[in-house]
Amino acid sequence: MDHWMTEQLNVQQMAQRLLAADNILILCHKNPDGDTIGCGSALYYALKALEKTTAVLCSDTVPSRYAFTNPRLFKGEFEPRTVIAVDVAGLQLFGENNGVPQFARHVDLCIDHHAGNNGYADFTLLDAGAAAAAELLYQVIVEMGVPISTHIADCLYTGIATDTGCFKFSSTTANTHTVAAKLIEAGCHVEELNTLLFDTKPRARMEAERIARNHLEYYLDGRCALIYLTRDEIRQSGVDPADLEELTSLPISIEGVKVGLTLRQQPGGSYRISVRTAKGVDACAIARRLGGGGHTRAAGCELLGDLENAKNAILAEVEAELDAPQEEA
Ligand SMILES: [Mn+2]
Repeated sequence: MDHWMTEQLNVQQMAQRLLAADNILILCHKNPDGDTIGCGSALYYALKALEKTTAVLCSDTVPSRYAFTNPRLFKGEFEPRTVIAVDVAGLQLFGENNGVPQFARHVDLCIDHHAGNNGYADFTLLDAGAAAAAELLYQVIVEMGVPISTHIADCLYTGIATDTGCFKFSSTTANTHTVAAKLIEAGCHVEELNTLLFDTKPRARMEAERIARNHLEYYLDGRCALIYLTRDEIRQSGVDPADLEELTSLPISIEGVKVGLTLRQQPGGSYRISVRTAKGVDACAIARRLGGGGHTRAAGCELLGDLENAKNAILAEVEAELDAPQEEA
């Protein structure tokens, strides 16, 4: 599975391929986030402005907070001749529902910013230095000669803002802000979008947070903080599990904490563990030893067994990492 052959394209070449294409199916990743949906929608409206036949397909339902991006969802109304994936790092991330697998079998084009993209598409525009796929897509749309409408700007801003935690993550660069500035000039609704994306929580999400905060525990002389939610508590709160992602930033936000852990029990009973670290501590190294992976400051793994076993296993790895000789971060 690691012998994929893809040809790398630059922005101009990707724009040319899209201009030459028609009957274009846009694929997003499963459990869609703001970047993949924002990109899917922005590209849909850009291609529509070029009078092309196109639609977006995703294995899972678009979360309600991104519904405003309002792309046409593919219902089999045309025979796709070009399949393009946006913000999808690997084939396993396409998902199994809505007839996605038959189109994910052969992906022509891919626009992505994940360093681990395994080259499943024939042609790939990859920039691991981009904070969001939307940051790259903006350049492609401009290169295609499509004016950035207010709506396209809203979709692209959503991708950039959500993937950077509203311009806070270390992936945020000068270019990220430059593109955001262009989107603001194009009329995107910065205030409304930030309120929608960052300052509004469903009541069920707040209820889940209340429960998780009650479970806050400190370990390793306060260098590690941990919260958890059991399957029953998640069900009881009524929260959509997709809405629990931001909760993972809570334990690492505490003063003096170097490693923040969030344990969420999955429907099958296993615990999904999110690891967030302060600068200089490698979250991926911790998660990798338990079969997981991710980025330097944000990683995760999944452990079978009960809560105590999961806690003990992850805390042992956290301790080993915190007490390891410090490498340059
Ligand atoms: Mn992304």
